[in-house]
Amino acid sequence: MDRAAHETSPQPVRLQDYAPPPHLIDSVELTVELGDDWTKVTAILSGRRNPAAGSGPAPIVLDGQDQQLQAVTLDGRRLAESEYQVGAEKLTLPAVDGPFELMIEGRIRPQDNTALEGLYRSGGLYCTQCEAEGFRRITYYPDRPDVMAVFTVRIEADKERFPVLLANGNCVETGELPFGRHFAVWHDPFRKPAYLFAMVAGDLGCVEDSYVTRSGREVTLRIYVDPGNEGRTGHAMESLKRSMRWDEEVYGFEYDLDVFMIVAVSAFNMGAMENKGLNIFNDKFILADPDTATDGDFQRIEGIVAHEYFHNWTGNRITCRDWFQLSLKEGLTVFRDQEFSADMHDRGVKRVSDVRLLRTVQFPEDAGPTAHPVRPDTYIEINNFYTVTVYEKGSEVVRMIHTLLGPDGFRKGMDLYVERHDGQAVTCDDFVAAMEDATGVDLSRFRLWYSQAGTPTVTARWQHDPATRRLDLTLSQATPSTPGQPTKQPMPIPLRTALIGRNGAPLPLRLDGEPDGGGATERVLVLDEAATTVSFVDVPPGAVPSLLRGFSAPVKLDAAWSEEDLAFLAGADDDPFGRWEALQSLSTRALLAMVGALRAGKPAVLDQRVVEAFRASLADDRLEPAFLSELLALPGESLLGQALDVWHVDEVHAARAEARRVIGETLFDGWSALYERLSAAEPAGGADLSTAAMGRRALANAALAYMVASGREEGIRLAVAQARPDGTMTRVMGALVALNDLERPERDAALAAFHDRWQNDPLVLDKWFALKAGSARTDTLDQVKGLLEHPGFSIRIPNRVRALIGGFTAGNPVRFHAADGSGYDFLAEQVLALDAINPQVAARMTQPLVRWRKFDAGRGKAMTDALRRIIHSPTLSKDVYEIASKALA
Ligand code: B3K
Ligand code: ZN
Repeated sequence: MDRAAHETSPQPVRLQDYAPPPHLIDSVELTVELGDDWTKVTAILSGRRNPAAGSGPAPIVLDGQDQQLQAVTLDGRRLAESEYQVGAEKLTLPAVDGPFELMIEGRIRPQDNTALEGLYRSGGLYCTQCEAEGFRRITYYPDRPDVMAVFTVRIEADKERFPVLLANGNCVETGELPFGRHFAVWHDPFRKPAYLFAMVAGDLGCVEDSYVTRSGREVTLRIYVDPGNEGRTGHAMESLKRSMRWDEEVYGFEYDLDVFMIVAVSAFNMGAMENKGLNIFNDKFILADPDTATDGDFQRIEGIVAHEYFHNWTGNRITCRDWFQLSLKEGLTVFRDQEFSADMHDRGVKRVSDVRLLRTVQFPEDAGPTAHPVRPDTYIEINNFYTVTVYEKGSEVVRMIHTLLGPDGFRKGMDLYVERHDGQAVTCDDFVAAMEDATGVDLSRFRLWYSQAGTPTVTARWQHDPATRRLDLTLSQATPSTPGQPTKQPMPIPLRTALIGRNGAPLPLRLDGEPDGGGATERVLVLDEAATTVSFVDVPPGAVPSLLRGFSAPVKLDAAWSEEDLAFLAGADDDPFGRWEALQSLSTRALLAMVGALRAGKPAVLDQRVVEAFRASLADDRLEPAFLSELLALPGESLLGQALDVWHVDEVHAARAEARRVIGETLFDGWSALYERLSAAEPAGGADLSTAAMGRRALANAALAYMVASGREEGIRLAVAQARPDGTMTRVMGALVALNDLERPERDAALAAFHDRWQNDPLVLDKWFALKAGSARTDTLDQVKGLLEHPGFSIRIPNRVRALIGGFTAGNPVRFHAADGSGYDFLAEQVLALDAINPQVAARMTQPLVRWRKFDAGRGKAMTDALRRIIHSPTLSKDVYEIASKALA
């Protein structure tokens, strides 16, 4: 491994070293006095020795970072400086045995906090982000999730500039103070870990609504935004109410405080945060109206509002014992939000888009140098573990439990989990144990899904004997080694399976040895060994297996389908995922063949069967528009790259562009008729946010993009018309995306008009930055460099960074991976600049360099050179160090 410039490399934390906290804190009284130079923080902690952590006196050790300690008072006696030690990130106090009361007085400077962790100031607003370890930047505290306390918080600030003062729970007192200041006191009756602490102070507009729970309690709902943005909160508020209803109906979970608040802030490291009763959101995931937000934005807002709300039970009332258990709350809550969205909209479409995300981002992570289990066993910086593995694969693991137990069994498991653990900080094992104990299903081997990293490959081969009418299906599994885990054990893999008859209908299934299959046309086969064969009987000739239906396990499937089988399933599978998957597989094979041809210096010709399958789908008027738009999307460049041993970026890009051209050109009349029909159905204003209307718009945009890809002038003419900035955002963005790669003056004019219309709206300007950064045009990197100077860009605002820098490095493979290494040099420079400001975001931005082994030798070398340049920085954060050192290991 490369040696870092660090004198001593940051040390990992290990799950096996977990020990219960020596002291517990029962209550916290926090006073935060916000001032222009300093913010004074006083914490009174009532604690005691933890009976689960031995007996006898033990020193009190608190975490703390970036603060000036002023005084420590223990049981009413102010301690002399000689009585405690202030380390780099620890405060060690005298040993105590019984109950104690500790007062810590300190000062912090939120205005200098650019890491956006702890208490920070962004513009005229103070807000907090404490997960995972931000509370220690506010005051010294045992900052770990298994210390749960009741918090009372008093905030004092200048009244004119900070009229709104918020914290968790209920507001119990407000009042005036001398010198134009005021205060508010908030009390949260629920015990919580410090990571769920939140406070906000600023001049905010508020939109209020209410919700009556199913037991008849009225809850006040408030969304706080920058003044002027109140009109863009309606969708978030409706989403919140739908989430509250759904959680009552599906899980019996009712909200538990009198007020639920959301605050939208513009400088935020991630999407949102589930702080008890006071969710804090990236404003991108709250603010929306049809002029400024796309249908995709509306759906993401709904999903994230739901996700954070659902954490109230899965995360807040029952939290994690330690950060290795992160998926306990995240995997489960993602599963819950995915199911909510599936219930609100189209289940098949939702599944397809979730699987696409998993495959595009999580599978590569699981196959690369930062691969880790759903429950990691070691980390250097926990913020690096808020990953697609912990979240999305974690959700797939919960989904498999749901599949194995059935919906009723799963619900019984959830009920038992809550009955046992409400108010506690627990582990993934506790969750699985509740699922087992509620149903009697043995999940002991299933636990491997939490501890083994890597994506298993399931191989499926079958043989049909027309004489005996038996179909033997042989299944086997193998999981590649991952860092630290050279060998893997077989895991139980649930495979939802059907057989589709030649007439296109699923067949009733009967397994060999069964007297009667009960007429069911689908079975969950559990592959729990390295290999097994199952035999179906009474199978007529020509039946085609439909496997891994609904993507019932997060695996790669290598099934012996012929191209004809895939074309058949693409038209006939009754499972929406299966149907989509068949066309994806057929297209992937065709595209990879084109890449092979280009590599061999031959022309790339698209397999006609793909065009015919597209033609048949286009003509199938039983399909919902939203689903059809998914069906007609070719696999993305990064999926194709992953399917190759070496991701030949230029050939992959060229092959895909050519396939789009051919599909656009050959089916032009079909696209055009579809576009006309769907555009005519669009009501003026585009405010119809029903699932059906969003589906129609998605399909119209897909048709438009194919028409543009065809190269025909008519397509460009239609897209230019649709791009006019007075349209609704879904349509405008659909047109701009379709035009974005063209070397044509119309494309520049359309983007310029969009910029002029929206340059003062930061969230819409981000779309423009991302379009500029995502263009496949050869001048894109120069454009991106120039835009770093754009008045609307700021390296301090994560949304700007993600739009412009991330839009290029993560959203534009063909330009980022330019053979001359210019993209990598650019990223190394940006990572180093960012790291000095915001290590958490800098570590995220480093990701596109991590999978350098996937590229040819020249690119691989340029990528590792860039990583070395990063790791040799003498001031590197442990966040970036962890990613870069693992990448180079
Ligand atoms: N729990 C937060 C994520 C916190 C990230 C800290 N680096 C949002 C969520 O998953 O709901
Ligand atoms: Zn979450």
